[in-house]
Amino acid sequence: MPRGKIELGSVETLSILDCKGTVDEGLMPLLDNKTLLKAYRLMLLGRRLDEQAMRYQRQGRIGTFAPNIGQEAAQVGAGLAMKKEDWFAPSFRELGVWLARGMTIKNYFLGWMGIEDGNSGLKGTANVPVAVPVATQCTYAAGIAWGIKLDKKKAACVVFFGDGATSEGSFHEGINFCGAMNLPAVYFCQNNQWAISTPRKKQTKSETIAQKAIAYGIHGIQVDGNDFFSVYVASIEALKRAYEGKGPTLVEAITYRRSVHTTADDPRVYRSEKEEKEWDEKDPIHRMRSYLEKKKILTKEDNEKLEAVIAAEIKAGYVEAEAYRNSNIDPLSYFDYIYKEIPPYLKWQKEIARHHLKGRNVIKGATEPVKGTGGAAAVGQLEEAED
Ligand SMILES: Cc1ncc(C[n+]2csc(CCOP(=O)(O)OP(=O)(O)O)c2C)c(N)n1
Ligand SMILES: [Mg+2]
Repeated sequence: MPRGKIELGSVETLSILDCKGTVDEGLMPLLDNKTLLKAYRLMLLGRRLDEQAMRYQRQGRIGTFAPNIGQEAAQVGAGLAMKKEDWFAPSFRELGVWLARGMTIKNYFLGWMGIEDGNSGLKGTANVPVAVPVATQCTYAAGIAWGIKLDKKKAACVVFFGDGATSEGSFHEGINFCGAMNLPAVYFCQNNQWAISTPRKKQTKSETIAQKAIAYGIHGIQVDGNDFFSVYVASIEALKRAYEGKGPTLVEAITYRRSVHTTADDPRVYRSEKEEKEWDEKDPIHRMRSYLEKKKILTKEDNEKLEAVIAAEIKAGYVEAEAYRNSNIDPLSYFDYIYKEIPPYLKWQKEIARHHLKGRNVIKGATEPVKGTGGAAAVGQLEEAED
């Protein structure tokens, strides 16, 4: 066999809105002014919500969380392209998608307060809870997409993950399965250039993440992830492909995590101010606002009013969440959300916890360990051991 070459194809790229707020009219999606303003409002709400959450976290009012600052266009662009019936399989940095899918500010804060009830609104929806173990959502998203295909539904599963997640086995297993089975899935990578302190370049020798689509025999596209329009168009096209039985798409949205990885991180120790400044100029919200102002869809006064409305909404949402937490908190409820039926070993741990909390008068009206759960015996053993 002579030497030859196997032509493996290519990936698309897409950019519509530049940093000055000018668009390529030929590539623009058809969106009315109401939808454009909705997109901008969601992006601005996400930004201000993260900024305020950062203050609350520093004051000890909420726990550690992962801000989305700089990634609003990638998230809102994909979120608004999705239909209610499309499944949403998130990681932990998709605030804009959650907002586009109707999550309340109260539930957002409850989530970061560690109150599971923040997820109560998910019942009966096509939204899966946050996945913190990196890339694990990429495999169960494949299962969801398979289910959609078996049920012959006109829907897709959109799974979100970061650049770092593409080094995990779960990403490769999930996307390969979807390709092999021709499933209605969209693998949406928010390439924000960093996985905590590991830069994108150390993640893979591939020049792009989008090109990994070629290896899996599926469609791949790299978009300007700080441009709402590019993300929206690429997501709509990927979803259409999925609905039409044409299989999965890998979307790589090029963006930047402008803030900390989580509130427990300090990026100054691993990246330069120069790099951060370069990305300030590509900020997705400034670009969208410039476009809307140029087109006279939004005035400076409208924007000021919007900022005031959003600030009030955030404050009210936080007050609601705090009141809920203060009137409902039961630390033992943490045990109730891991399995549908609590297995014996967790019942056992729950009773031990109940016993300790009772001793510290943490739970009002706490009762003796419930008989028959294994807890009573366990507490008995513990008491013996302590004696
Ligand atoms: C399996 C696993 N390994 C390590 C971690 C710790 N961890 C949390 S986020 C993260 C980096 C993820 O980077 P990326 O996928 O780029 O997402 P980003 O945080 O940038 O949104 C790591 C290593 C984890 N949560 N799960
Ligand atoms: Mg990342």
